[in-house]
Amino acid sequence: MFDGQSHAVDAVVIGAGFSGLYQLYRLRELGMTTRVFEAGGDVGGTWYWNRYPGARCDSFSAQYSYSFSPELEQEWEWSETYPAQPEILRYLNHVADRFDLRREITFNTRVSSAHYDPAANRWTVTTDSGATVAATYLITAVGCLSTPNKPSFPGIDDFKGAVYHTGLWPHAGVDFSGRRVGVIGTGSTGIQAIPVIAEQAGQLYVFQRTPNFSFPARNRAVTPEEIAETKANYHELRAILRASPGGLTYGIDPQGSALEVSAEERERTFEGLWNRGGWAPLLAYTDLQINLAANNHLADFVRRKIASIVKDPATARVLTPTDHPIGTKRPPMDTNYFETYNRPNVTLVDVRNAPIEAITEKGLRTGGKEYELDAIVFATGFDAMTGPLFRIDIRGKDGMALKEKWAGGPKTYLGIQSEGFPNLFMITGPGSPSVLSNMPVSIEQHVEWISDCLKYMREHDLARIEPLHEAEEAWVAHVNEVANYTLYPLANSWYIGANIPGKPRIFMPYVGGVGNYRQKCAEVAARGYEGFALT
Ligand code: N01
Repeated sequence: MFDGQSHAVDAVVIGAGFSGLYQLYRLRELGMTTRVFEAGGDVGGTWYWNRYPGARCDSFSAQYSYSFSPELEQEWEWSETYPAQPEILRYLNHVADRFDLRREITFNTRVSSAHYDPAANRWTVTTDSGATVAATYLITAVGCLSTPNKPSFPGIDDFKGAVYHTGLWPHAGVDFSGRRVGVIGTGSTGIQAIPVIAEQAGQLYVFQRTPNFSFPARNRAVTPEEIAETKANYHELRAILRASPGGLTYGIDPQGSALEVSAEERERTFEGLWNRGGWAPLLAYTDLQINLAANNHLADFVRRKIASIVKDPATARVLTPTDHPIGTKRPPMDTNYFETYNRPNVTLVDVRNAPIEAITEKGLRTGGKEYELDAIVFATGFDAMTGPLFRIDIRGKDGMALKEKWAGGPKTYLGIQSEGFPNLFMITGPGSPSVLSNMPVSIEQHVEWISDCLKYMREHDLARIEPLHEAEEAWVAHVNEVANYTLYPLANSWYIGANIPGKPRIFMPYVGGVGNYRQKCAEVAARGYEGFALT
């Protein structure tokens, strides 16, 4: 048991969400002593913090789960096609209990610094409770979207009402009945929360800076037949996910170019996939994410849908995205999002041309008008990917800070390690498919790759691993090259750091596909960890 004082272990893992729990499980299997630090009061990571109304996963439930234990697969049953936050949190708690993981986790404890000592080949990890732990390996399982972004509007402290961030939602829930609520932000989170808050609130104002494309999820209960079929075929399903581009399958094989079919056929195809639900329309043709003209056809289709759903033409216009190709920002998935603007208690406020001037004592001022509010909900997203790592004072060889090394944008080899930071492994770090994939699939792949690497090091009597300079440079160039082949860089998205003032604009995740990436990582390992210096 960790006594809260100085301590030495083989590995420290930071975070007890999907990644940290599985990493702990695998380290235990290797016989390594491990300490996991978790800022939250319990396991769950993203699903511990994001308890906002309507929080739900955009991946199919059976696909958004661990594959490492056939017993776990067989005993757990998901109730809906897209699982809601409470169900995912129950699942992660079940995993922690079933594998008895909590005993190596210290909760309510944030890692404040991690410094590498080259002479001892050790990381010294310090927490906000003052404890220090020495570890040979440091593994970050901090998540990609876990540092809330809360814009500092002037006057925020003057507001007399309640203020919430969706990523730090009160555990007891919030009752908005009869209240005047303002929601800032229309990303995936806002788009999930707005319809649910609208049903409760007296009056809801949505402050929208950038309109977003959104796809109806068409979530529903899973039938007993579907559960039985999934359980019988998990093995095949996992193989498909691991080889797929996004770690997710709709059972749709994109066919040909959107530019090579008639307008009628294209419309029929889009309509069929729109009715099927979720991101299916994005899989209609092979060129939707690489050819602007092809992309425009789908974008126009969704724009027409918005116009047909939203009754007030002026509101529909403001809700219609025109500034980015469809799919180049993480596409939200909704339940009655556009329909919500037909409710008499919902008002859309365009803060694109008249940005939010200030939060006042009574509410929020924009365009010279004050909106009186009882509560403000920040659905303003996260300082993605690098934010959670920069919150920790990570220093490698020669005392170099990770934040300093990455001042111009993250530099990694395979998104797993960064030169100058020996024995530091990042689960779903920048430069890996991570946020462009169904997270559990990428998490499992990283955890297994890292665990195999540690086993290899032990078997070969190796004490240190870090990337070679050339290998890292080549990987960063490759990550950029494949991103530039797609339409992704055309959007001002959090993928390129555009949502955080002053953040360098670099496309952070690896867009080359989960299957390809897995193969590259496996080849690197098979060649004795090619591109890494092992000593
Ligand atoms: O955050 P976002 P999110 N003034 O950054 C607006 C994952 N996720 O929490 O677009 C006014 O996408 C901002 O406006 P703009 C998923 O990967 C997954 O919604 O920058 N507005 C935008 O509208 C997702 O992509 C799931 O102009 C301001 C919004 O706030 C990621 O999390 C569910 C502003 C932020 O959107 C992040 O999503 C939910 C300002 N100063 C989330 N600053 C599921 O799987 C920001 N905004 C289900």
